[in-house]
Amino acid sequence: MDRFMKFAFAVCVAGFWSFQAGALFAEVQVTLEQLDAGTGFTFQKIESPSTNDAGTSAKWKLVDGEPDGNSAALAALHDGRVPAGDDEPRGNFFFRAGSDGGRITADLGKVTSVKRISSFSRHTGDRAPQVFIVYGSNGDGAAFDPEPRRDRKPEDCGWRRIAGVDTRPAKGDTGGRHGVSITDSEGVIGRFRYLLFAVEPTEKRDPFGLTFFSEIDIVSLDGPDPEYIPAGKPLTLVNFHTTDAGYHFQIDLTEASDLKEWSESELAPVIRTWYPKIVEMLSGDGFQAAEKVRLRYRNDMPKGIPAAANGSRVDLNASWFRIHLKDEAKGCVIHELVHVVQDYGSARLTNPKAVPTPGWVVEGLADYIRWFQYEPESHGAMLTPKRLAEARHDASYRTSAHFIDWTVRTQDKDFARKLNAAARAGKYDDSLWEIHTRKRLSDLADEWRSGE
Ligand SMILES: [Ca+2]
Ligand SMILES: [Zn+2]
Repeated sequence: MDRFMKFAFAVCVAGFWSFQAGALFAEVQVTLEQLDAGTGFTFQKIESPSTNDAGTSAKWKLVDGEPDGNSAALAALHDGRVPAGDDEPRGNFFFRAGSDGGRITADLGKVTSVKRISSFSRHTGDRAPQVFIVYGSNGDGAAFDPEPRRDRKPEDCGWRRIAGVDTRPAKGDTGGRHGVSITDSEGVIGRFRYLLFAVEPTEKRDPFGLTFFSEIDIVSLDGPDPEYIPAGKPLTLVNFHTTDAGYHFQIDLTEASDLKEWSESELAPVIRTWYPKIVEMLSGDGFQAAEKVRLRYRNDMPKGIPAAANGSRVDLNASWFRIHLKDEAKGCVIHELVHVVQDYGSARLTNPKAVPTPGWVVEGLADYIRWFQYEPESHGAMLTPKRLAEARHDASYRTSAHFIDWTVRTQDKDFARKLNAAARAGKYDDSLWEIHTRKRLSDLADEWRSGE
């Protein structure tokens, strides 16, 4: 035992000194950048993904962990292609949902002076950031293990730690395109034949914290001049805020510049006026709604989805908006802004016992504010007596909105706010209706259907 302790101590000291000596002469630099607007992978500080780097022709191997069933093949990491949208599983490599990540190696075929290692990822949320450690080896030494699984410390089997990467922002949205560039103040990171990427999840609150890796570049000192993937379109952004400057909004029109005039003259005033109103309607318990809301027109959304909210981001389906500018478009944005203010996803961050709110309550509240507060004159959620008699209170969207409106008008005028407050805390329960109206939910629904 005593001998072992001494041995371990000696190894630590040796490791410490070699690290210090390295830092004196050369320093590995990790540059991070997150793009949360616009198109393409054109960054300010770091070079775009290239199509002819040494990684393109390297032999890549999964040495530990499993790919997700929806992931692209490992080749997506070095095919010189990147996804066009924020949620393209088949355009990215990612480890299995709920797993602990894994390890990937790249064999450059011969010992190579590596000048830069870059990695790129893209997603709407927690699968955008990257958390990994990269190691290099020239493959020498009897101890070298070319495929070290996670139970082996790479440093113990012939690998040198190059850098740790963590692109998770300290605050704000995690989504978008994340770019990483690893270089060295001396111009060369090192001479390696093999690289090892030890990939971790970005979060474990839910199973979906495994990064969507779009491309990894390994640039050698003596390689050809890099050829880059084509640049994105120039940014078209509209920024505005509430008059007291408490809330800031951005509409990204890069993919739909034809909607700029309508967005500025028609949509922006509605958002500026109504976002604070929705916050007020759904206030409670010191809740602070998102102070920055980003809306983005996209051309890559499925046909049947007009818009979608994710945290404080709202994606707008450009082709749907082009058709509905004169009727449903603004109301649709109001509905999504309610989702931003509901913020139900955050309950699980503070309350491990948070229960998910049923979809009919989430959508019913959003449509209640839209149809009965924002645009009551449109009568978009009206029900004929015959339809009402057959309606289900939990049919979601307009029908549930109708039921919530009826409850507010006839039972408790503060009920929508109370319902939201419970849902936001992760404490929705059908008994809420009885607590606030003294009638069981099923009895309330019967009364509502009777049209009285
Ligand atoms: Ca790729
Ligand atoms: Zn919705």
